[in-house]
Amino acid sequence: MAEPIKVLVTGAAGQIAYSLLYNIAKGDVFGNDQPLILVLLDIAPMMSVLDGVVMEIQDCALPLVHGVIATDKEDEAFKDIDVAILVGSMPRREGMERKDLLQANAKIFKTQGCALDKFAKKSVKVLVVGNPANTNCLTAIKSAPSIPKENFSCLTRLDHNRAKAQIASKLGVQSGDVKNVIIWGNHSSTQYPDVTHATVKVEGKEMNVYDAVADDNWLKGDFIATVQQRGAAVIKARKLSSAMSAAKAISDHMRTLWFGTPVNEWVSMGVISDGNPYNIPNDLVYSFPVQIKNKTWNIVPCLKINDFSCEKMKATAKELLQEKETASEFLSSI
Ligand code: NAX
Repeated sequence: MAEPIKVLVTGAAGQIAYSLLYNIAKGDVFGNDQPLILVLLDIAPMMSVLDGVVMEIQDCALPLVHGVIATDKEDEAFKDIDVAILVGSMPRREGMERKDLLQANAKIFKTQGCALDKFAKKSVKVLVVGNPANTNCLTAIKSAPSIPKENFSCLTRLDHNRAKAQIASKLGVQSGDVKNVIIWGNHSSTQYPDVTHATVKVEGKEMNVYDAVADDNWLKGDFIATVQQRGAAVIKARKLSSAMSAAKAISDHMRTLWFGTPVNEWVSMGVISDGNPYNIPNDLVYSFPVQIKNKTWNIVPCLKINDFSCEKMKATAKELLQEKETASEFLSSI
């Protein structure tokens, strides 16, 4: 059997982690022959809740779990980790402004970036989930200069999955029949869910989504708005943000990073932009279509971008530039 890998989940006493930890522990993410040491970080007041989570992990009696470390100390949590899934943060409640969320969380991701820099393996793969995920990811990158910035990504797979599900439901097919949707930009309501290059299998025949749906007004209107607003709709209904679907998306994201994308397929992921190949400003964590091989992502090149898409891609980049400015002003003032 392989050596165990050390997987850190922050916010481990929270609602996303409660679903996520089971997915990881039973082998759905890193494979059913990969032993794990689970490292669970939360804040001091949550330690008794975390004790309960540890008891439940033990009671699952899962053979891949070779150890569980629960702590509120970052030096212990980040020590020699192979993977960091940074969920812990203040979640957005109904009516909360994004700017308030940004300031509340920027500090956490600066501290945890520093802890990554100091204590983690240099090969660590870091996934940022806590919102605003793109900008928090950028803050963590900047705070961990000794770790390659390509090792960092942020979660837009939930938006990607939501887009697939909306198209499947419109056409009365299964989500697995829909491929190559794209989420461009920010994990926020300015994101651009794009199906220009997506395909769908209808009655055994592979078709372009635009041709299959044959309703441009819906694709350019309600479809985009529904995906953009889905998080808010879940909060309105549940009075809590998405958790089960978020845990599933995190598992999808990490599994794809670990095992790669199928040939001719891509997924959406927030990664650092260097300005290429779609003219997105550099030094932003922006969601792109990526293909993954050997645990390394590459942005899918040469996709034709029409004027409609170009405008939407610019709008979400503009929001990210503003978030970056707000975060860096705030972080330099504390
Ligand atoms: P919960 O409030 O249930 O859990 C968050 C946990 O993080 C709590 O246990 C809290 O004590 C802990 N925490 C706070 N500060 C911490 C710190 N400095 N170190 C370690 N732990 C800390 O929230 P949950 O519903 O689990 O959501 C977690 C985050 O995911 C939120 O920021 C939420 O907005 C974000 N989401 C991001 C998504 C994405 O697609 N990128 C989708 C789902 C979700 O909305």
